[in-house]
Amino acid sequence: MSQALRSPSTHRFPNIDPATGQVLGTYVEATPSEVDVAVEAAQKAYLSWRKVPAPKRGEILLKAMELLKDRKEALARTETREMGKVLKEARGDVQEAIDTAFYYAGEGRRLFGQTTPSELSEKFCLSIRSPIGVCALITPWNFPIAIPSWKIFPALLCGNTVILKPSSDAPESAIQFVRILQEAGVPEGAVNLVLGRGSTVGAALTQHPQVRLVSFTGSSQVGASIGAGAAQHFKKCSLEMGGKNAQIVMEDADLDLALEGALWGAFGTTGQRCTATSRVIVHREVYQHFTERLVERAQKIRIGNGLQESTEMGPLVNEAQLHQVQAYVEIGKNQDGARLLCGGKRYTEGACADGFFYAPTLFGEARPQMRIAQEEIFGPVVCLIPVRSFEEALETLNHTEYGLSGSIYTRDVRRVLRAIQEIETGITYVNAPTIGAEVHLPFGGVKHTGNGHREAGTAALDIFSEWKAVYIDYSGRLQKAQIDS
Ligand code: UN1
Repeated sequence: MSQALRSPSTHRFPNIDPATGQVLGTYVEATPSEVDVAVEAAQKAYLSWRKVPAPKRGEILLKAMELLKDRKEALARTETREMGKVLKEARGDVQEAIDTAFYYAGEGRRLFGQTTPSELSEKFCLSIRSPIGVCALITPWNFPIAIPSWKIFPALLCGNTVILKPSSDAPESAIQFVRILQEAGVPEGAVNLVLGRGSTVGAALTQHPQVRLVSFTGSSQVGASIGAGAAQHFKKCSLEMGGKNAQIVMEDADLDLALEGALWGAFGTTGQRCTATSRVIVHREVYQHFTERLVERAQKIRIGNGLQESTEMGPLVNEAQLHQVQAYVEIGKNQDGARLLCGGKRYTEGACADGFFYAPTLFGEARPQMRIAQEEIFGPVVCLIPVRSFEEALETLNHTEYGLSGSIYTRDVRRVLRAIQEIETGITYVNAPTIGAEVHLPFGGVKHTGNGHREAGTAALDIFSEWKAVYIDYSGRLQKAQIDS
């Protein structure tokens, strides 16, 4: 099942603990011919897996759910060690995969299509879902178990076989997850794992002629090139990409609630969620007060190794991410001319000296068009943008090329309903932060965040299956649609 584990390739890459800078192990990168072997295995397995009744496929998912539950703690610790998120959140990540397995296991006994009358007599019409074939799944490091689960479980349930290419920053989580699937009874070849860089292994995989579907979560830049490649070969392609998510705080909001929401949305997972709050749009009337309290609380966040239960914010995932955050803070200070209110530097206290830690950073008096208010930073950096009205707040929130998640804090029901309609995002929260999506609702975004698909819930079935229309004529004569009356 796991091609990477028995690979003869010699190129190895290190897995680095971002909290300590220590190498946890080295992993073998797949060669292009090993990618071919994985695709061949998936293609072969597809021919029989597609014929397994969906309820039976669902039972295997249920078994995977039980194994995930049993190993929740060990998996969470693996995640924390290799990508740095705090244990509590890592447990949540595994829980999200457990929920996803449970959801799609039940879907095995639904997978509903439609029946509908024919315009002709003695003719019966229905639509059914069909599998697509071999799916390439390219996943990021920030949700090392949850995001692969969003793709693998619906893909398998629909009768496809898959090749997972996880991020090189979280290979061990993927290996353990794939082992669980194997133990749960997923047949040989139905789930394959290849490790390595996106530019080599990912490219070989997504361009392989036998791969019929590519599902990618990552940056808009990489997504654009994967999408272009997939279009040339008419592969189905689902892209879930960047965000520049905002939380609106109106003058009538419960400010305590809005404050907790902003802190969690901005600094949870060290700001490394596609749904992270990176802009807080605050009404002028409460701006000063809200900002002072946010700065005070941000400075108190306990930074450290995520393995310690008391830690509230772990490190950035790697050195490149640290450099990116540092570069954006310089842009904010020098090019944009925003006011740095707190943070703005690497965090090196005590045991954090060798890790990729960065202090929670707030910029005040930001303007919507500034680069730090427009570009995805993927770190603990937030712009506070003052506005004078509800209309201006909505306009500011929408003033971005992205459209993943948005939030509004207000007590005014008219504003709530207008915000639900007018916020241009795939996910909208009311009196809750921009993070915290549940697995049975559609997940994804508009504008440059996505290409029209949604993961999770029944929406993901539309990614991983094709509709087939079926007409059964039992009249015993030739009937012509649109012609016979
Ligand atoms: C992501 O933002 O990268 O909605 C995924 C959430 C999580 C998933 C986030 N359930 O915050």
